Amino acid sequence: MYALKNAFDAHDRNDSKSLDICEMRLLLESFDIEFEDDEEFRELFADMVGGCDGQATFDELVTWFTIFEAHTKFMKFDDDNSDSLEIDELHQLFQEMGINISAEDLEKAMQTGDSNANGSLSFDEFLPLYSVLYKAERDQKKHHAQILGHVNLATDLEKNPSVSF
Ligand SMILES: [Ca+2]
Ligand SMILES: [Ca+2]
Repeated sequence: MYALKNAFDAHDRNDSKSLDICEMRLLLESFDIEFEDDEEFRELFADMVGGCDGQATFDELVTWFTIFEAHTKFMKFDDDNSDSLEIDELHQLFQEMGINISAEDLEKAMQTGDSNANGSLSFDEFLPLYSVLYKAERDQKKHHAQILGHVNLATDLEKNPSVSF
């Protein structure tokens, strides 16, 4: 997040606290995020700013970036390319994030996230779960505390069902 803020400020040449489409493209390319063509990037930028003022604020960038990261992880851990995360795939993802979770809590996290109860997480089901995990991971780094056994994902998700960053 710190790197993102630095990059934002560096690309905001006129100190307007917002980036236009050209500045944003340079910023994302500096994070090795590449785009197939100009059209793809224009659509992405329109999504990011959510309006037609043509300027992205830092908050808009953070929201977009977190969803982008969630999607990257989702694709990476979807081993069987089913477009959904099954419980073993979710387990791998937890492990990569340094979260050792008991089988029981894993099951609970899965059930809470799985809104349509089909036994796997679609990206829309995964995103709220990821935002909770992401916060837990960040807090863990900040406090150097073990979140094992302290964070009850299922309870956190119930308290925080909508995506917020
Ligand atoms: Ca899968
Ligand atoms: Ca599901």
